[in-house]
Amino acid sequence: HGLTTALPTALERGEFFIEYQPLVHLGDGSVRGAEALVRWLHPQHGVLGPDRFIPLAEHTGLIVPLGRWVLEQSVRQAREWRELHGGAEAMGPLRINVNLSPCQLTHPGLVQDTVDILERTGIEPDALCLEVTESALIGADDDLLKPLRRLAEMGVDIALDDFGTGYSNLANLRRLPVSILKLDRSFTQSMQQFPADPVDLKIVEGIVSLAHSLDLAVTVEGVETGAQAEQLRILGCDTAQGWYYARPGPPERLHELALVDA
Ligand code: G
Ligand code: G
Ligand code: MN
Ligand code: NA
Repeated sequence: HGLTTALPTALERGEFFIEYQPLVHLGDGSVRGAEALVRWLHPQHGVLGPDRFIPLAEHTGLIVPLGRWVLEQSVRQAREWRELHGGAEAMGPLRINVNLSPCQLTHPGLVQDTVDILERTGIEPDALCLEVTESALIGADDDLLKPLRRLAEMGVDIALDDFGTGYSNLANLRRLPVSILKLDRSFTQSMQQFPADPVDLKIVEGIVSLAHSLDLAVTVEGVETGAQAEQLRILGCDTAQGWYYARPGPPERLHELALVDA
């Protein structure tokens, strides 16, 4: 497969880049941070999304150095935003969300690599949120959770990504060192009508209430309309992400969006 053989050199050649999608506070609409989303500018095929190469990177092991590169770039970017936004203290410093593959979770260097990157960059651990999918943590034993627990103790936030798709045992949430639930896009899609289906409203209401009672914040993904944003806000969701606010884009774009509402 052509992409597989090109993948290892792509990192050396600097063919990866990162787009950032804003995370917006549902209560006041202010930009609070962004999720880092990696892309590959392939010399022949153009821009490839993560779905095209993350599985290959996981299969070949390149995901570890690639994930480390994404983390370092993203954290440096967050520091740059913080410097640019020195005066905008009312909304708090911008935070950065970075996706972790299950392969990175089981890699023994995860905690030390993260500590090194934070120290080199000179940014506080609480500026960083690592996103782990719900499916990666289903049935997770203590060995798998240990590095996440150490990161959480340092002040790094852990978010459970795509929440609600993976059948996790809700009681299991108590064991996990997570502080944020990212509700899967399917819940947002069910809010397309106004008012939404009463059963869908009850389900989201129940998840939000459970999350808040466990001291977890709720982020919603895939918000495409104002009606969705409004219903999710009324249901008590904390933060939102989606095309309604902005598509993933270059770092300058996030800076502009954050300045506008500062
Ligand atoms: O918007 P986009 O098509 O870029 O995102 C598709 C999926 O790719 C997302 O669900 C996200 O979790 C995953 N993804 C994006 N960037 C990264 C990354 O740096 N590392 C990992 N492991 N997954 C990523
Ligand atoms: O980590 P995760 O799989 O959740 O990454 C988010 C994915 O969702 C990315 O592929 C991103 O491009 C995509 N996305 C972001 N906002 C929207 C949206 O409003 N609608 C839809 N359909 N997809 C979105
Ligand atoms: Mn994510
Ligand atoms: Na997601």
